[in-house]
Amino acid sequence: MSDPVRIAVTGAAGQIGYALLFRIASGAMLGNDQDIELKLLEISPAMDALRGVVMEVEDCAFPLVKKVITTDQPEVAFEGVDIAMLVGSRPRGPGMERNDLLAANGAIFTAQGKALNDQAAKHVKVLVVGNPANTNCLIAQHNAPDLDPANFTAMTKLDHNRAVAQLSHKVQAAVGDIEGLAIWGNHSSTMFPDLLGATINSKPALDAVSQAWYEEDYIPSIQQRGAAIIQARGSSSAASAANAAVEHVREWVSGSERVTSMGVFSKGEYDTTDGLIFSYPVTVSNGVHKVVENRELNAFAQAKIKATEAELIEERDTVAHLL
Ligand code: NAX
Repeated sequence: MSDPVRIAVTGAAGQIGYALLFRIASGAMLGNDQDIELKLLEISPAMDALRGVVMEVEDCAFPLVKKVITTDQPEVAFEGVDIAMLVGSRPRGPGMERNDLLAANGAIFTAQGKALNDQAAKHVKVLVVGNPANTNCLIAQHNAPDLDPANFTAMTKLDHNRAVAQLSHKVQAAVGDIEGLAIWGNHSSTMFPDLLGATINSKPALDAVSQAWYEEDYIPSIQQRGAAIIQARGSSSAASAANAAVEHVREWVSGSERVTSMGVFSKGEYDTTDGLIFSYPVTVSNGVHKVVENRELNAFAQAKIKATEAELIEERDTVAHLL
């Protein structure tokens, strides 16, 4: 056994936290031979609930879990961490506009970015799940000037998995036969699930479906899937979000030759604006994610990418005072 990996999870008493901690603790994220320490951050009013969750983690007697600490101080939660999963955020309340949400979360991710900068290991891998995930991630990244911007990522893996699953269902192919699919842009209803570079059993995915289905059914249904789950379940996706977070970190740490989707710090790839947290098709090797190069984009795809980029620019401009 190597030294324990230190993993911070924020919003640990929330519904994603409740699905996530047990997956991490069981070894699903870093493997069955990797010890871990959990450092769990919550706001003060949720500390009792968090204590209950930790009692349940203890009651699982997970062999890999060497230590669990709970705190309401980001500086304590992020001390020496190798991985930080920023799940907690302020939910949209009644009457709250998107700009109010950006402002409320701006304060949280400014403080957490600073704490990561001062306390985390320099190699820390940061995943932002809490919405608006891309822009929260951008705020945290800007407030951590001593860390490599490539250490900051936002989660679009759930959107990626939804896109794979719905295509697999439509064409009756196994999930594992689908490759190259990608989510571009923002984790929001403007995201672009791109099938142009995707294959099913090595054949172009777009040959297996009609363009009308792709544009009029598939893309909107991926974009609106979160809302559909809220409508059906009465609360937002939790287990599938936790699963996506586990897979995002697992692929980042262990590598992925298959194309996956991650919101990463843009260097202007594919003519997108640099300095945004933008979801691209990526592969990962040796713990480093890399945007897939030379992917074909037609006029339809380019227009969709521009639309989601415009939304990210607008979000960035709304929080410009925090950057
Ligand atoms: P919950 O409201 O159940 O849990 C959030 C938890 O965060 C609460 O326990 C709250 O006390 C805590 N929290 C709030 N502010 C905090 C702070 N400053 N520091 C530490 N903890 C804090 O929400 P849940 O369903 O768990 O969702 C969490 C976030 O994930 C939400 O922002 C949600 O919108 C977002 N999602 C993102 C997804 C993605 O694909 N990127 C998909 C799922 C999910 O919708």
